[in-house]
Amino acid sequence: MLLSLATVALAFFASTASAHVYMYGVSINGKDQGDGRNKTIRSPTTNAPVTDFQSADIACHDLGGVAAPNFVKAAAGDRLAFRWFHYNPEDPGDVIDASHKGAILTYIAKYAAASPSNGTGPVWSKLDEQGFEGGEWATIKLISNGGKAGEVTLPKALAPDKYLIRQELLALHRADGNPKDDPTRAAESYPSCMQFDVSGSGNAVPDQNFDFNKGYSYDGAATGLVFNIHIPFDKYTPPGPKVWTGN
Ligand SMILES: *[C@@H]1O[C@H](CO)[C@@H](O)[C@H](O)[C@H]1NC(C)=O
Ligand SMILES: *[C@@H]1O[C@H](CO)[C@@H](O)[C@H](O)[C@H]1NC(C)=O
Ligand SMILES: [Cu+2]
Repeated sequence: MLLSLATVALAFFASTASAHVYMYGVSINGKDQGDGRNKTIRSPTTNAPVTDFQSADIACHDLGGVAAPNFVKAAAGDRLAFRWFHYNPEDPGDVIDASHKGAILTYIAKYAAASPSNGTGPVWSKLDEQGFEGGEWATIKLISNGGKAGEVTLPKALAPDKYLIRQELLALHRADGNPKDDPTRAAESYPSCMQFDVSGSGNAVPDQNFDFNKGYSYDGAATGLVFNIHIPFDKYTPPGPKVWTGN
């Protein structure tokens, strides 16, 4: 009896621990653009994390190679706020399990370079990073804000074109080691890609040529990927290149 209760408890914890997150949509300059799932977002089949950074799924999750039918229209200089949810997108309290402390990182690739491929290869530049600032993790601020992530500004100089914008929640609750040494330890990435048609008069082309399969690596320092959030620390440095400002 005790054993079976323990088993039930374990199963319960296992299922809440697999309580993850989906992207729902975006607001532009504060204006909600509605449900983007499978319309402008290359929505994945699952809200489970990607932990194998050698997999193509680290770019745009498991359906990242399937183009969505539409594009969100935005202008260079606009402010984007992506919204995320756990199971019920109507419930602003159902965002992501509070254990999932971590960063929110945003990247951009030219649509022509990233599609019809799935965002693999050296095509990405980093637009924004929100880590541990003002004494709190970005994903905890996301929960307090009903699932709406902090705003990301498209550089004013960004050249008009079609782009894929990839926002990633990078949960660090079990990132105090790496899966090569211990399969129970890993940073959990929840990437999602939305298609944008950007207008403007700039001519800056994102050119960092970042490749997730190479840049998110457990070889070497593994900056931003191996990190213990459960002990006191001074600062957190996210993975990936420096933010690209368009200047
Ligand atoms: C999006 O499409 C995929 C593939 O057909 C499907 O698995 C997923 O459930 C869809 N998501 C939504 C929110 O409709
Ligand atoms: C992504 O594209 C690569 C190269 O074409 C391919 O090997 C891989 O299976 C694709 N993965 C997904 C998730 O579509
Ligand atoms: Cu989870």
